[in-house]
Amino acid sequence: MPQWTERRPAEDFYRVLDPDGDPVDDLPSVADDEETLRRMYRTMLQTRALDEKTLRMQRRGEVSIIARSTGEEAVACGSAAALAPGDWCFPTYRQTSALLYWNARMDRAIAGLMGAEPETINEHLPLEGEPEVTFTPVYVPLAVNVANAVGSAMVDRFQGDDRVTLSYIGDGSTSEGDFHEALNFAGVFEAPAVTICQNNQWAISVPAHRQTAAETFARKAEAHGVPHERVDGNDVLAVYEATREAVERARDGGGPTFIEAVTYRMVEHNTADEESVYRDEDERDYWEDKDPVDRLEAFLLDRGVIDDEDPERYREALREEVQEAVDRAREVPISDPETMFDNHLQATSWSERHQRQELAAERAGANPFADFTGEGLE
Ligand SMILES: Cc1ncc(C[n+]2csc(CCOP(=O)(O)OP(=O)(O)O)c2C)c(N)n1
Ligand SMILES: [Mg+2]
Repeated sequence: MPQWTERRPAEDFYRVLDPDGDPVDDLPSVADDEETLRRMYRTMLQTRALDEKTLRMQRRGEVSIIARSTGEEAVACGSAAALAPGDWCFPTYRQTSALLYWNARMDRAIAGLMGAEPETINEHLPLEGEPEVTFTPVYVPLAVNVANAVGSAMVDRFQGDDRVTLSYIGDGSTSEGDFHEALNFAGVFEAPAVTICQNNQWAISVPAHRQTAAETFARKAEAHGVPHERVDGNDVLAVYEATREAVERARDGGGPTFIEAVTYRMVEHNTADEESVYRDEDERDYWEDKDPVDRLEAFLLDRGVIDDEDPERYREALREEVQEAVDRAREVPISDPETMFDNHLQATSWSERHQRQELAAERAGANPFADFTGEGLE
């Protein structure tokens, strides 16, 4: 098997800031927009603070499973920041920073992780006002969000709305048929849809090079006639600028774009995974000093957009904000497990009816496996 050092992703991508935060290309106009820069910086720190807190809650058994985006925050944050109010976003579980950039409520998200039903969350932590960007629920079925996003984008096109729809896909998920159908459709019908491939080098334990024989993930769009680009995903300015151009083109009727953002999953796939079994230290060392938060922080300090005290001040304020959100989430009653079979599907399948019966039997003190009769199930 070739060594990891021979498998490093090529750095032939669009990059504005090097890992030390020094410009290596012309600065895009966002570099002068101090408000957006601070908001992106804050969002990435907030994402990390939330991930750290929910990890501790998971370890105590307070939440069941979480997927962190540590080291990947710039991809979703920088791309979502290029949207405008009224646009749509179809995220997966790896884009917490997109949600937080557009002020998604942490208390509601944490209550969901703790096992509260959406109806209960709405009752106890009601939304005030409409979000500026419309987010669908976080998708776990891989690539389905891209197909749905392209369909949604076509609806806007038919209705003459100038909204843009952004969706995300992991490196591994680009092997799914749904992804290709979605991109093909978007190309043929010029859907106003931007798709970001968050290439974090791994799909659970499967490395990116076992996922495709193509030179890059961006090249997958070539076959579908969709313009594509490859950016340094740990450089939030490059991600922002590439997405801004793509969003502008889509809004002006120029059709879809596919952007591969090259990043790295610094942590486990999710809390059900143990990454040290299949990854080398060597690899982690390579990515360690490419941290997207450190890179933007160095740039902002150098330009005087934040001062020397700000990094600690932001971190401290965000830790408190996260803790307050956790305190509010803890007030939401946890839903009865049986309600998980309600509300989500119009008609439940045989296996769901079976599971529901098993759960009821277990709660009544029976051994659901030994005592299951199947009686009453059709
Ligand atoms: C259709 C489908 N198949 C399989 C899975 C199980 N699964 C969940 S995450 C994952 C790996 C995804 O890897 P990648 O697309 O690279 O995204 P990442 O988790 O790295 O962000 C798999 C196989 C799923 N959720 N949906
Ligand atoms: Mg991946």
